[in-house]
Amino acid sequence: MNTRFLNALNGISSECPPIWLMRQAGRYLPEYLELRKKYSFLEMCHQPELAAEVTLLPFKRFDFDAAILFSDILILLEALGFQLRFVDATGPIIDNPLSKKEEVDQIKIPDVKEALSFIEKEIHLLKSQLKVPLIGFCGAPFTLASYLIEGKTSRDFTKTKKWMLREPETFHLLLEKISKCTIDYLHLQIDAGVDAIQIFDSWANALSYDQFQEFSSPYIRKIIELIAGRNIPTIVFCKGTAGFISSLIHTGAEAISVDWTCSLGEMRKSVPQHVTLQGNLDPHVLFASHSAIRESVYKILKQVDRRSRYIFNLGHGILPDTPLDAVNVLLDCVRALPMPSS
Ligand code: 1CP
Repeated sequence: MNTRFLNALNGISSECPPIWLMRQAGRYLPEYLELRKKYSFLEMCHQPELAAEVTLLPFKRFDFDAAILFSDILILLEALGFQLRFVDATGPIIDNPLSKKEEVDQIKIPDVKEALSFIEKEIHLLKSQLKVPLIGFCGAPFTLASYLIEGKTSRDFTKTKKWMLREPETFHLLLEKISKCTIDYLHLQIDAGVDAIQIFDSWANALSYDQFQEFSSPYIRKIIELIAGRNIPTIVFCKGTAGFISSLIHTGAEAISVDWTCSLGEMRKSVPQHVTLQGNLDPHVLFASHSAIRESVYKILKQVDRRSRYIFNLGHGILPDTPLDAVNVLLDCVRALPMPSS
């Protein structure tokens, strides 16, 4: 078993940093796009054999130090009784989004072992094949709530924020229900064998500082608190890292995944040494020349102790159409020993 990734989370030094990429099993891979001609995205998520195959696809090309379960943060919303579709070129659509308080009252916490047994099976299949740690994941309650209210990806989150500001009690009830189901879901993933958990708060940057303190971070913190006894390290990713850094530290996560808008060095100065940092290359840099990619990567690596408490990643998911050779350049730079002085 390659332990570089878990070492970085547990504060054990390695010769060079571990590397994996958010969305590494997705749309930039030609093999993935081929499979998508035969199956819809949701079919791939629901069939454990197919989902496991997709998780492993990037490893045929790249020797990443960790795998991430192929699924989606929105799969949990199906278990909560919402009808989810993915429409090409549009993204996720919820056919029955929330529009009134009574609908929040009616949300029932499902038996996740029953509703999401396909995830358990996928993890079992993967654990028997993988030689690197497997990352399980979930969406943060605020990000999931925003999908339930908007019904799709949103630019300004106006419906969500109107609800949050006009009916904060109902909004808190919704966040509580999502959190409860998420905790059960993470226990299921841990029972099945995942080695680490990443929590994605992708739309947190829609919130003001105070709103994040009230409507997002306490729920992330609670989730981490309630799985802490399992001794599985957690990573928290949130768009808008710099503005929210003190509350992200307070969540108790073992690692903070830093978005590409911040200086990793500045983050290292404000985050306690026992917390691992992950990140933070702008995914668009992978469209630049190889020398520009190298320059950006070395710039990042110089801002941290590469051997300790650091995981190389992008500042958000890898983009469709990313050139595959750019990923090889990335792997070579991150593993270069010693690091070039340029
Ligand atoms: O490596 C992987 O691909 C791992 C699996 C994974 C993960 C961790 C997928 C597959 N999605 C996610 C998380 C996810 N899904 C997030 C949080 C991370 C992030 O911010 O990028 C969010 C916000 C979603 C919601 C989502 N899923 C959207 C809307 C937002 C967006 O990024 O555009 C969309 C379009 C999806 C579809 C999706 N999820 C995953 C894949 C490979 C795809 C593309 C489906 C396809 O068209 O084939």
